[in-house]
Amino acid sequence: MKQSIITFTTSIIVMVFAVAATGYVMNDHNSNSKTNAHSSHEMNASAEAETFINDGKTVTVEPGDTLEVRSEGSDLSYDITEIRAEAGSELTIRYINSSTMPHNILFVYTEDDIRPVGVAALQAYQNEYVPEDKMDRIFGYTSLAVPGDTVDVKITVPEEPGSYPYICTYPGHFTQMQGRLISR
Ligand SMILES: [Cu+2]
Repeated sequence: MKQSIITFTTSIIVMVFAVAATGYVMNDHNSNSKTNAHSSHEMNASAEAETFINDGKTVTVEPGDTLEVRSEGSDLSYDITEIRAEAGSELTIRYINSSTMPHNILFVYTEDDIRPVGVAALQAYQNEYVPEDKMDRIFGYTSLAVPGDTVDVKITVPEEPGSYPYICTYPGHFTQMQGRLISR
């Protein structure tokens, strides 16, 4: 009788440990899959950014220039999709919206900033679709241009030579409506 109580107690203890261990393993597994989901999300963002097709005009500008960029019709695009400029110089981008929808131009630092900024912008209707909590990823933007508007923004071309994306953050546009500022 005594022996069977000890055996019973032992098996309860073993079961408790087994359940605890399973819980631990499951938690560990969950945190791993969160990490994996996060990193694959980041990879998707980069992969998508790489699919940007530069099918517009390339222009080279001088320091202090005002460059006109346009959109026309119902296309989600800018007529100029590559702007080559001197590192550290100042430029004015004049955006002329001859299209049928509201648009803007917003400059971000890296390819990996496109998606977080574009997604956060969906909630930023009170600030003309410029997400205030992502300002560390942004170095210039125009106000929202409704059809017929012309809006200006002064930017300083980043000192570090490289490619800097510009996007429209009006909801649903950022994956297609893009260009690249090349600092050199
Ligand atoms: Cu747009």
